[in-house]
Amino acid sequence: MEDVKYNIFSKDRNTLPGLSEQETDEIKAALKIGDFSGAACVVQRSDKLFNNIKLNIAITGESGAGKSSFLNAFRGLGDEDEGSAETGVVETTKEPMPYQHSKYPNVIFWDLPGIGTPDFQLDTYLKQVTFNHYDFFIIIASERFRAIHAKLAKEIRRMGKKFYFVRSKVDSDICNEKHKKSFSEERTLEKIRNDCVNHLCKEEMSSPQVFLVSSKEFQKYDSSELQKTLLKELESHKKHVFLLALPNLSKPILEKKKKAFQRQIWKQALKSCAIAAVPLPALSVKCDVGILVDNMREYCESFGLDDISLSILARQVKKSVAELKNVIKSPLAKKISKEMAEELLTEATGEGLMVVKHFVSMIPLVGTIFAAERSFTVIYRMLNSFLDGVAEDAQRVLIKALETEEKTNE
Ligand SMILES: Nc1nc2c(ncn2[C@@H]2O[C@H](COP(=O)(O)OP(=O)(O)O)[C@@H](O)[C@H]2O)c(=O)[nH]1
Ligand SMILES: [Mg+2]
Repeated sequence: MEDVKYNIFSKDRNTLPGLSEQETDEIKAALKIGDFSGAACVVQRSDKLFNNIKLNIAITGESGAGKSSFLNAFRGLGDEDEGSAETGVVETTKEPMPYQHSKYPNVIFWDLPGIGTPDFQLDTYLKQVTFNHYDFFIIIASERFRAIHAKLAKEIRRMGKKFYFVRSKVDSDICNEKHKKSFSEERTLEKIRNDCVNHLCKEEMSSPQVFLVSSKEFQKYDSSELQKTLLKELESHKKHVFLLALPNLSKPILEKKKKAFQRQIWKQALKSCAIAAVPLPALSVKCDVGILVDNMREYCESFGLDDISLSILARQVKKSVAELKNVIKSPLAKKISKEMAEELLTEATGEGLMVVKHFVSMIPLVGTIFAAERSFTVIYRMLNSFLDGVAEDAQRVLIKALETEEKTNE
């Protein structure tokens, strides 16, 4: 499995978006003889493999540093939400604790035991927590960065794994400094950053990256920079899984998510029109509407357009759910039904053959064969415009969520 090279992000001319070279060849061969269902089976098989990709993220640091709070924030959960890790408790666990992402259970955050306790000394720590199991490590430190953090980083690197430094609770630092006459948020943050970097450099760590984060105000400071960096450094297939699971707190993440979904639409459209498709005579289209509903729900959930995500976001930014819902035009995840999907398909039949522009990148490989298949083009167009709507809604929700109160006080 691991040696299959997916191309979700790169614009490799030799592979279809989201497929390996071998899968692309199989599809090309099937399409050459007009075998749409054969091509769809390749996609289905590939999707099954894809759904088994796991991403294991280790969160480590000293007890009380904010590990549990950070992993809750990263999973888009508040500390009190169902399924969240307990925070503010004295750590008693001696085992790494797994926390699945609520919508993407293959993304697993591991809350590791605190470093530096009598049970866990640095030289044996990584072995005790089975370091090999994780894709990368996030080291969390609050207040002062200490030698133990840098030593841990060095050890992780020696074991051939990647690590990222997070300096947590910066909202508290800002709050503590605010009363000073000479206060400047920028300077305070810079001072913290330099302190961390200096400590790391002392352990001969070259150009270390440090991210200043607050789990209480996760939309602020460096959390979106951290997410961008993690994404950039993951292998292509894991990157896709990780991206979809990220919280919707910054515009660049929303844009990347939309692109990632867009590049998958042709696969979903092909499966829907070629496997277990049922004729919809009024539209002269055959289609498996269930596949469409599943995809539409996934877009909504990944973009946070569901009741649970909205209520968590509302709480985080201290706004009402109604205020956020007001800017949403698409249906929420739970409301999506087969009838609704069919209605949208009807709308999509009326738009001519402009759809070709969307999958223009596939033409060099498979020619215009898809464009000639009416069911495919209608489904493709429908999913695309639904995704556009959802992504626009997510942008509006984000803008609303981050709006400062000044406006309401005019
Ligand atoms: N102000 C502030 N407090 C935090 C932040 N992260 C964690 N805390 C608090 O720090 C304490 C320890 O956090 P916890 O996540 O349980 O740390 P852990 O022992 O490393 O898992 C709790 O009381 C949290 O509420 C943060 O970003 N800002
Ligand atoms: Mg904890």
